[in-house]
Amino acid sequence: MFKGVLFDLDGVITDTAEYHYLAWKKLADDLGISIDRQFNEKLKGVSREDSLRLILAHGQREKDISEAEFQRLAKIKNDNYVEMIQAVSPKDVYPGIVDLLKALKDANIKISLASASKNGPFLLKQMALTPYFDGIADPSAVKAGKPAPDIFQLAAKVVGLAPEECIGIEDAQAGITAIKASGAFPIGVGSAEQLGTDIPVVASTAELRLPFLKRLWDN
Ligand code: B16
Ligand code: MG
Repeated sequence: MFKGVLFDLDGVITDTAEYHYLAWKKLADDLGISIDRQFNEKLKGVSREDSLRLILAHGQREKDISEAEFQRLAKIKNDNYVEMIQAVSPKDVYPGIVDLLKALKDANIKISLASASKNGPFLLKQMALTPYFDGIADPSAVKAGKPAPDIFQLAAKVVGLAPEECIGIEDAQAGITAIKASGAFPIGVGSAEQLGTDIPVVASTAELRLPFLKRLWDN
């Protein structure tokens, strides 16, 4: 049996992925760079700095941006995003997530956060989910962001487990690659078309019930 579950946040616990998109879209529009939802798939799970690099490269603007300007743009996006997430509340938790967290707690299975977001702890607090988490991997403490395995390795470590003892749940291509590379067992939230046909994928978090996770693990 698995001993821990490593949760991505944006797109798995709540729909903040949409706010990230809106904040990036506004910044890109202001820069005269056109991005759409399809391009946004590449940004999911990717750190703030790497996302900005991808957007600038997409608009062929990476050369004319100084380091100071780069930092200024990243701050504008984050300020805009942080303003949007002030209204996040327990009502915004995706279906089935609280029941799953409760069931995991009752079964003594460790719960850890493996989000690339530096706003993760604030979001958990806004949704009243902090008490469920045994550990939170600090994204600023890892060398490489998703798709590198580091954040999932750290999420397992902070709850005293090896990744091989854990399930990782993700909504992003970069995150699934990271889970696989870490040695944890991946479950995708979204479509098999986006996340791959070689892993279990659920269309809705409501499907993430403990008996279902156990069955996937045992198969
Ligand atoms: P921040 P996750 C990721 O969170 C988001 O999917 C990604 O869009 C965002 O750029 C990244 O966090 C960094 O977030 O700017 O708040 O530090 O999906 O890994 O929970
Ligand atoms: Mg995500």
